[in-house]
Amino acid sequence: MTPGVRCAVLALCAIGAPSAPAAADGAAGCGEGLGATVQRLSDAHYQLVFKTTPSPIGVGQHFSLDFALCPIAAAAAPGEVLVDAHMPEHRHGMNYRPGVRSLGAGLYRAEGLMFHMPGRWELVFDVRSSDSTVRLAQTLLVE
Ligand SMILES: [Cu+2]
Repeated sequence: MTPGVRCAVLALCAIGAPSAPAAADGAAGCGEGLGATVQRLSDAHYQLVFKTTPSPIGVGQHFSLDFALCPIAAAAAPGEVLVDAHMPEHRHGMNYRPGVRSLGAGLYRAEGLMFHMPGRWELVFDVRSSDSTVRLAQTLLVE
């Protein structure tokens, strides 16, 4: 189950949550170092595990994201990862452009995010590999 997960590419959305045993792919133990209070999302290509600091996110407060990105089965190793967020009902994004840096070993940190309004935000991760971009998204309710 991956509640709240949506993706922009229909072909990816058509594939359900992976039901294969976790040990069968490289995503087993993904994000183990991030602790227990994480959120997980995945599609056919990647599993992504993230946590926010602070948690929960406050309106008008800068927050950071620590996340692990784990290719599933034969998915390409991720290149660049971009993080952004927007409010689908209001058709606007953030007022800040977050920076993402790789910490190595499939771990990343995004800093400089801020949700300036309460409501429903969609957090978007664009994972670029040599031949494609995969979008993973998570809806967050901020109050
Ligand atoms: Cu808004």
